Amino acid sequence: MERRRIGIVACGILGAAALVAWTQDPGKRPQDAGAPVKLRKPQMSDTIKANVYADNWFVLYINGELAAVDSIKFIPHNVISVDLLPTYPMTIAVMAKDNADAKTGMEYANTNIGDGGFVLKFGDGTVTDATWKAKAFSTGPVGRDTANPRVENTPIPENWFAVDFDDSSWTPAKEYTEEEVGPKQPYFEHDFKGAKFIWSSDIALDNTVIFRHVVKTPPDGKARVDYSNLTNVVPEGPPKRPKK
Ligand SMILES: [Ca+2]
Ligand SMILES: [Ca+2]
Repeated sequence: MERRRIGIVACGILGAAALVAWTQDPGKRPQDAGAPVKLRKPQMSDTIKANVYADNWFVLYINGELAAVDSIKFIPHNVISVDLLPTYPMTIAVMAKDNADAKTGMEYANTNIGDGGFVLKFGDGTVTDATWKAKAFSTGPVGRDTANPRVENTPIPENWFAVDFDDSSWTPAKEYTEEEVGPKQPYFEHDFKGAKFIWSSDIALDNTVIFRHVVKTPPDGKARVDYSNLTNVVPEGPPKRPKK
């Protein structure tokens, strides 16, 4: 009897301690609080806007999950704007492609060497710049030889977008000016202030480039709740009535 009561009290203290620890530092959620953790439901005000512009196409992963795909493969040049519910650290992985024929690396019926360019800004202040890493996976026409155009490909690792992917050997992205990239009108209609255009070291010949970047804490310094484990907590508020 006495042992059981001690057990219950111990569980209660442990649960309360874990809950207090979590309240003080929401990033460190207790493994087993003994009771369901209550968490305010996230609102749209908890989200951040992501603006992304790629010449010509991109796919964006955040913390290993698909977050956005450019809905237009080639032209017109468009901005993709989506809402994100951010958690930190935030691993961003982007595959960007310049429009290029798979065999020649050229565009417009093999008459032109096109160039790339990528820029991104999140509402938390995250921007593209030379602190990002970049690696080219398809290059052409090799040596700018348009008479006998040839493409060199590097196999793309299956887990290139994973949080634990090892990019330690990758080099920094290169920044390009607006003049060099020549973005089209939609770029100027969205907020990219402070963001830099990036690509690999060769914006003309490198046609498939992967970028990776880790945002350790919100650049704007704003404290945000970590909702990454939302499916395992009980939201505050009255329980939902069962659907009939
Ligand atoms: Ca190109
Ligand atoms: Ca292009």
